[in-house]
Amino acid sequence: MPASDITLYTAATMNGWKPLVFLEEAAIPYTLAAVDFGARSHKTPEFLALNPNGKIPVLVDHSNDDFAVFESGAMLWYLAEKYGRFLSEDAKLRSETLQWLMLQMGGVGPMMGQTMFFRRFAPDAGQASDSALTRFTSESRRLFEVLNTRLMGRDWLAGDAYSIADMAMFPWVRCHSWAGVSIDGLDALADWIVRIDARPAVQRALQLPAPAPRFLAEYELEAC
Ligand SMILES: N[C@@H](CCC(=O)N[C@@H](CS)C(=O)NCC(=O)O)C(=O)O
Repeated sequence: MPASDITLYTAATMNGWKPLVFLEEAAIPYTLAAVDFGARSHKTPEFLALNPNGKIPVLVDHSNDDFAVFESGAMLWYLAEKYGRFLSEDAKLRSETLQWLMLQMGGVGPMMGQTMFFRRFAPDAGQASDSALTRFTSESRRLFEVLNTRLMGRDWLAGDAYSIADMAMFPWVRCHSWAGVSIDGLDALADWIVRIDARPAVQRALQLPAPAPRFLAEYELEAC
């Protein structure tokens, strides 16, 4: 029998931290399976059987017939429903939370991911593009302005409680300086980063899994 109901395959990345934050916040016992990108274990047939997309994070719920969940947004939603935490039962608040979660998954994550690629990786890979960097940086900044406006006069993205929407958004926004996306003048967003960063469970999650993948160290992600 597995030591805990949940096994989480993950790495120290923006998407990889999201379910770690939930599990640490809710104090759910879990088995951490650190994925080493260098070893390409996330491209093996065994891993692809869990996530055909070959990416982390992936969660396996042993208490539910070893049900596998991929896509970090779907994973946060699954965990919220399973444990009854961080997602309101109220229909409107629940929808509001999922709207901000989807904005992270469909907007902030992809835009920030491309910004990071074109700023940090493309030049070394011979794929530098000034127009792509400009486009993704300005779209990320525009999305940050949307978040800032939303957070004016409120502590959290949805309703009046910390939720899976905040958990999903935080790792990406936190790394704004590494991505080269300014948050100058976005005071409500800056305060929200500090508010979440101060949570002990978040700090625990951000240390996992250790050691960080080599590429993060090479690119000084600790500066983010
Ligand atoms: N939309 C997916 C994105 C997953 C993703 O891009 N994972 C990255 C790390 S953040 C990964 O596994 N990269 C390794 C690779 O593509 O080989 C999610 O939110 O789970």
